[in-house]
Amino acid sequence: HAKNDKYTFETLTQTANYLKKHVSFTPKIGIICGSGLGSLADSVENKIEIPYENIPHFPRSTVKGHVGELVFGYLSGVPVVCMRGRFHYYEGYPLWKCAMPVRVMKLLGVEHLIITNAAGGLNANYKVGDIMLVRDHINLMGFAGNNPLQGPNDERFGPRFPPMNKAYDRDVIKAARNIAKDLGLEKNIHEGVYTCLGGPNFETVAELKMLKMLGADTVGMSTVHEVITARHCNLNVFAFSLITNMCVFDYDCEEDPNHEEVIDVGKMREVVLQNFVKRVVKHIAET
Ligand code: 6GU
Repeated sequence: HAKNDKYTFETLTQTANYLKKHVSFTPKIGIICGSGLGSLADSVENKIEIPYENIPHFPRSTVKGHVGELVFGYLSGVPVVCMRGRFHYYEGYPLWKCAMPVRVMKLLGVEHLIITNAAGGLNANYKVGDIMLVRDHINLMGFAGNNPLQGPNDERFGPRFPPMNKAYDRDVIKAARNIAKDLGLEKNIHEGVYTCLGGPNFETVAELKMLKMLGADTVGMSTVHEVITARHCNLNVFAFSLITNMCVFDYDCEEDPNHEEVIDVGKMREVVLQNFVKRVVKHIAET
């Protein structure tokens, strides 16, 4: 992928200015809805929905189960902007393009990002439908020399060599744990390490064993490049995985992982996750 045709600061400012013309308030929190988790955007009040195809310079979504629009409005009385549908590497976009909306959110005035994903559970203590709060990630695509921050650095977004050791806000994780307990989810809440592969295929058994050995608790196809882009421009980050399937370390298993179950589990946990996110939003806005 050509690195030189990355979006410039000026191009992304045009995108942000278009959105500011259509929305009269400044969102404080950005929310990226994972696969099957688009209903997080449904609970937004006083919605202004803007399809990606209407937004200057925005890429378009191509996956089933991922519509493409920004949803502006209020959650728990807090101004937010949700991405209903995100961009994935396997769709053919370079990582900087996948993560482009994060910079647009920054230019809109967003301060906090809540990133959600559907993921496979590698940790044997997890169950389908559980939530894993992301404590840390392993940037496997980065190991292979692929990173959304490659190419000339624009200091207006952030530094050339950003630290990543405090990527996930510890205070929000602590609060989210308590909120989950309060919602009766104490048996369904975990804290762990997420890793992202490019996809679109699910992993081989040998690959899953390797990921587990590396210390990953969940595996998916998103989030990491968004977090890196967000931390680069100093957005505060909270992320969680919904466990949509348990990774199977056995060649004789009858069931194969598939996209339908990923979407179904999101649907199954719809109301619980809406309440969880509303409470987390309220907490963030109060601190
Ligand atoms: Cl098992 N693997 C990956 N890479 N992504 C997933 C998944 C598995 N389950 C949901 N998303």
